[in-house]
Amino acid sequence: MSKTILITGATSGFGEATARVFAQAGYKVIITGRRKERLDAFKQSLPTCDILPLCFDVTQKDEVFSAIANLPHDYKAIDILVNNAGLALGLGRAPEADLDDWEKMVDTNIKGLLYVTRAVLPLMVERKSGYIFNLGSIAGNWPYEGGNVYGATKAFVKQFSLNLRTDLRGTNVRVTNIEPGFSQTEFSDVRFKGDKERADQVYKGTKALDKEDIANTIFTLSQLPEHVNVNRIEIMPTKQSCGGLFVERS
Ligand code: NDP
Ligand code: 8X3
Repeated sequence: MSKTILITGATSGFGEATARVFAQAGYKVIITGRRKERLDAFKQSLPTCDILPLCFDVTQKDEVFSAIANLPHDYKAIDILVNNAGLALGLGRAPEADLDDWEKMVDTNIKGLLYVTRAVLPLMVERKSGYIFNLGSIAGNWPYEGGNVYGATKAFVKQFSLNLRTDLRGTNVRVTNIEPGFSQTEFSDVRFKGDKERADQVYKGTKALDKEDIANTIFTLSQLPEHVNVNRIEIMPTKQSCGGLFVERS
């Protein structure tokens, strides 16, 4: 019988690429996001694959729980959950940053991920089987200017992933925190609120990760034997490295 995967934020970037890899490998793929037209177009682009579009906003607790509770019977046995929906908003330093942006990142990257996890977990624990991939980031490991709340939300995701491992002892449910470096998706369009020129600058003259690099990593990890759990995996483009510490001088 085909396995089932649910991916949040499958309308773009890592989520969309992951959905494609698993769909083409014969999985039943539940794709979610707010942009219904993109979900429908994705399904149409793979007419021979088993794809269920499910439109909801991860920040809306009731929408999340109702969508999962009302899954058609054939899609309820979720084997893999990819908690991918997320965003960065702005790159301003903390004293000038927009408080609404901070709240939206917390609501999406932290609270949204918690709602989906809490809604899906019982379905896995009951079957004593499952695999959760959370999309963290190098921003949760390494500070950078303007990364303030975005990085902090991803540090939350990392620690939550590790704590889940502990709470899921005895259930066979695996958890991996995926921690990518900078990658060419719609991430910067969203961060810079549609300022295409600024977003394009991020990737200019270098080679970022492709969305497929992360999709393929998730797929490869998912194929490891059930007794293997990779807790965390940090992946950077070769062209990206850490900047070191800064010392103020007079
Ligand atoms: P994209 O902007 O390309 O994709 C983000 C996805 O998240 C979209 O499908 C979007 O769908 C979905 N999403 C955002 N808000 C919500 C919401 N409230 N409810 C439901 N879905 C939502 O970015 P990426 O693919 O790059 O990002 C995916 C994840 O990877 C994020 O968690 C991001 O923080 C993380 N990441 C990204 C890196 C990068 O450099 N690109 C590096 C490290 C981590 P829709 O708008 O249709 O709802
Ligand atoms: C996104 C990676 O380095 O742009 O999570 O913050 S970075």
